Formats: sequence, structure tokens, C-alpha cells
Amino acid sequence: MKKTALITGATSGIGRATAHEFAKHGINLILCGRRQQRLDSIQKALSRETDIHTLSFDLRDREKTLKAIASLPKEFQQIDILINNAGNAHGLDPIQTGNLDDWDAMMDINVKGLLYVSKAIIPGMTERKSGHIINIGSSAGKEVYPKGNVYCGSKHAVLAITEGMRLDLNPFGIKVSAINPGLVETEFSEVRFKGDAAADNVYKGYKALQAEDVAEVIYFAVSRPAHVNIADVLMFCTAQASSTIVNKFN
Ligand code: NDP
Ligand code: 8X3
Repeated sequence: MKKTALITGATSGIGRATAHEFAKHGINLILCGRRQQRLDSIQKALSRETDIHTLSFDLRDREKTLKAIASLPKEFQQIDILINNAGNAHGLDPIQTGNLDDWDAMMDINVKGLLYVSKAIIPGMTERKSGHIINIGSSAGKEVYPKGNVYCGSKHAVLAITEGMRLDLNPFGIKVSAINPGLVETEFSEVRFKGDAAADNVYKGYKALQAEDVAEVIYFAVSRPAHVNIADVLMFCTAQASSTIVNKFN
């Protein structure tokens, strides 16, 4: 029987690449994000390969998030795979000059939004005693870099929550994984630097991970046999050794 996956942050970057990868393998998809037009065009592009439903909501809005997931039509209600991917960094500032709105955004979206979606979907999984939750963390969840303070804090929280989920959901046979990439060339830096030219330099002078590289690892994790859980993956591009060490051409 075909599986159904819900992917948050499917309008761009890693989430969109994962939608393409899953569609190739015939997984039914619930694609989430705020930008409905993008959801529509991804749905159009992939609907020859699999069945797709889209949900447009802002993860910061708890009621709308829960309502959107509760509104799923019957054929999409059984969610086998949850990819908690939506999130971003907002700003890159020392703690003493950081912006409160940026801090709110990162904690509300990367941490609380992930929790709201999980809260809506976990009961179906515990009832069926099956399911797979993959949280997209980051190398920033494993180490802290200068000016990364709150973003790193949000991703450390994602990792702790992932481990907590794995403990609590263990009696139900639910797999819980964290996939933690380093630098990936997506719209991430445009968002972090709010369209500033600084974003242009982030992926210059080396070959960063591409969204498709991460999507392939996510699919690898979901396609293991029932007794295998890929619990935690740290992946870098070859040029990257840590958050602060990247071997650039010049
Ligand atoms: P993108 O900016 O390309 O994608 C972010 C996605 O998150 C978009 O689809 C966006 O959809 C969604 N999103 C953001 N805010 C909200 C919100 N308030 N409500 C609902 N959806 C939201 O970045 P990436 O693909 O790179 O990022 C995906 C994940 O990967 C994030 O969790 C990020 O922290 C993580 N990551 C990224 C790395 C990188 O270097 N790029 C490295 C390590 C981890 P929309 O705007 O339509 O709502
Ligand atoms: C994204 C990677 O190094 O920009 O999580 O924080 S980094």
C-alpha cells in the first residue's frame, strides 16, 4: 500500500526537493507552506507521479496549524511519515545586538511550529503503532558558531526534542530521526540576511550541499526495512569540516 508523507516547508529548498524525491518513489504527499502559489505549481508538477494535497498555513499560528491538519480529507488522514522541515535562520548578530523579532521567529517556527505539527500527527501514529518522524536539525544543533546564538539554540532544541520523541515513542514502534545538514544552497541565506547582498557570498568559492543531496538522505532513511532506524545523520559538503571551517577556492 502507498505511504503518505506530510512535509512542512515544501515550497522551497530541502522540503521541495524531498517532495520531488518522494513523488519519484510513489509516496502520497501532503505539502505545507505559506506560499499557496508555489504549493499549486509543485502539485501540478508532481501530480502525474503521485497523489498530492496542499495545506497553506503559518506554523507560528497554533490554531491555524492544528485546524489545517484536522481539515485533511479522509484519504490523506493516515500520515505514515512526517518530515518536520520548515524553518529558517533570521539574522546573524551577536547576542548583545540581536533582534527580538528575529529571536521570536526562530523559536516560534523552528521549535514551536515543529511541536504543533507533531502534536497533531503523533496520536494517529501511536494509535496505529507505526510511523516515522524525521526532524530536520542542522550542524548548528550540534555546535555553536559566532553570532549563531539563537538559531543554534533553536536547532539544539530540535535535536533534544528529537531524542525525547524517540524515547517516548519507542513503545509504539515509531521511528524518530534527525537529519542534520551543514551548508545547503537554498533560499535559507536570502531569508537569514533579509535579501541583503551578504546572502550572495554564503555559497561562493566552494560547492555547498544541494537540497537534492539532503532529500536523497531523507529518502534513504524512510526506505530502510522496518527494523532499521537511521537515528541521527550529520552531513556536510566535502569542503566543510565544521560550522566555521570551509575550504574555499580563494
Ligand atoms: P528555505 O528557506 O529554502 O525553505 C524554508 C521552508 O520553510 C520554506 O518552504 C518556507 O515556506 C517554510 N517556512 C518558513 N517559515 C514558515 C512559517 N512561518 N510557516 C510555515 N512554513 C514556513 O530553507 P531550507 O530548505 O534550507 O531549510 C529547510 C530546513 O533545513 C530548515 O529547518 C533549516 O533550518 C534547515 N537547514 C538548512 C540548512 C541550510 O544551510 N540551508 C542547513 C541545515 C539545516 P513558506 O515561506 O512558503 O512558508
Ligand atoms: C544551516 C547551516 O551553518 O548556516 O543550519 O547554520 S548554518
